[in-house]
Amino acid sequence: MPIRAERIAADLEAIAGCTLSPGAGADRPTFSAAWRAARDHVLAEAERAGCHWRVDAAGNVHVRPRGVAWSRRAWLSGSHLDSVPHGGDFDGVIGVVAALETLRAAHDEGRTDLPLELVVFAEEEGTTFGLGMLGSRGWAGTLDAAALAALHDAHGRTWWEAGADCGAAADRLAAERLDPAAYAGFLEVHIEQGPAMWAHDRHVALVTAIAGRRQYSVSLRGVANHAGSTGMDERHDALAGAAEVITALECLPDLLGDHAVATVGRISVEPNAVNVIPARAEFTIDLRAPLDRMLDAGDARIRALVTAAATRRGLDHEIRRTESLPAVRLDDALAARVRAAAAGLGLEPLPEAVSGALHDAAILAPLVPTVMLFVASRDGVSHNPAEFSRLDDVVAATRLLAAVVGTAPEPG
Ligand code: HGY
Ligand code: MN
Ligand code: MN
Repeated sequence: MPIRAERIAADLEAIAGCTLSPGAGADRPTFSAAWRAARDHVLAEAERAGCHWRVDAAGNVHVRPRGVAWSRRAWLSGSHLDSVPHGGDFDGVIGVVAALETLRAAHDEGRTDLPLELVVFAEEEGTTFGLGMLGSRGWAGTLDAAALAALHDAHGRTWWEAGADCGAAADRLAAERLDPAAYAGFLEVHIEQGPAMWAHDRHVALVTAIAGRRQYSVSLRGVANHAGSTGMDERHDALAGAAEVITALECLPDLLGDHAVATVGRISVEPNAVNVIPARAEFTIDLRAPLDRMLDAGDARIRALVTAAATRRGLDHEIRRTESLPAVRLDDALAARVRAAAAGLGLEPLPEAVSGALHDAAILAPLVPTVMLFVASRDGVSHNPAEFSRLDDVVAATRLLAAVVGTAPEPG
C-alpha cells in the first residue's frame, strides 16, 4: 500500500493547529472546540478515502472503509487526539494518523474492503476529567455510566454533559460495549516519550509490555496560624508536611526496582497566603512500575511515608487511591506477526521496548490481542511543546502497521 509521507506531514500540521493555545503547544481537552476540530480533520480525510464512521456511546470515534460492515471482524488501530495542557504535537496524534494513512493508502489502491477500523479514543490523558483512558474504559466496560457521571471537567460538567454534542450518551453505554470477538487485534502506534530509542538511534520499536500505574490524592490538614508570631515547634504546617513527603517520594523508586518512577504533578495549598502557616495541602502522586509487586510495595511505602510525616507534625491526613492499573504484557502471537512483517520490510531485528507511559492499549490488552509500535522521541521529551519525532520514523511505523493489517485476520 502506497504510504505517503506528505499526507502524514499535512495531518500532523493540521492537527497541531487545533489547539486552544496557539504557539504554546497542544492544548486539546477532550470534547473542546480544539478536540472537535482535530477529530473533524480526521473524519474529513476519512470520508475522502471512502470511509464511513460512527461515534460510540463513550464518545470514541470509529472509522472503517465503506466496504467493511461494522459487524465484520477487523483489525483495530488508533490512539487519542486529546492532549495534556501545553503538550506536544505527536503524543496520541501519530497513532491516529498512522491508521488514517493506512486507510487512505488502501483506498488509493482501490481496496474498499481493508478489514481495518481506526479508533480515536476520548480522554486518554486524564488531565481534563481527572482520570485517564476514560473513552477506552467506557467502551471496554471497566468504567460504567455512573462512574463517568461522577467525573467533572474544569467547568463542572460531567462526562455526559461535556460529551453530549460529541455523541457521548450514558443510556447507550452498556449496549454499545466493545465486543472482543469483533477484532483480530489492536495495534497502537505511539511516540516512546522516553530517551532510549533516540539515544540508541532506534527509529521504530515493538512494545511488549506497559507499566502499571497507581495514582493517589493526598490531603494534609494542619492549623492556619500567624507566620510571624508562631514558633517553629508550635506549628502544624500542612505544606511543610507535604514537602517532607514529596522529598521522600523522590527516593522511593530506587527502593522498588528498575523502571519504577514516582511523580507529584499537582499541589494546592490553603489559604495560600504569604504570612499564614498553611492549614491544608492537597497533592497527587503518580507511581509507575513494570511489575505489580513493585506497585504493591510502593503503595505500602507511600502510606507509611504520609502517616509518619502527618504524625510527626500533628496533621490530619487522608490518602485516596484514585487509580490502580496493573502492569500489562502485550500479545505474543501478534508481536510475532509484527516481527515477521518487519522482516519483510527490512526492519530487522526490530528493537523492543517496555512502555513507562500508559496508553489505551493497556485497557484493551485484556480483551483483544494488543501490541504497540513506538516511534523515537527526540531526547525523550514529551508532554511538552518541544516534543518531536522524525517524519521518516512515523512513516516507517505506518508502513509496518499497513503490512500487518494488510492481510485479512484469521477467523475469530
Ligand atoms: O500518563 C500517561 O502515561 C499518558 O501519557 N497518558
Ligand atoms: Mn499518549
Ligand atoms: Mn500523554
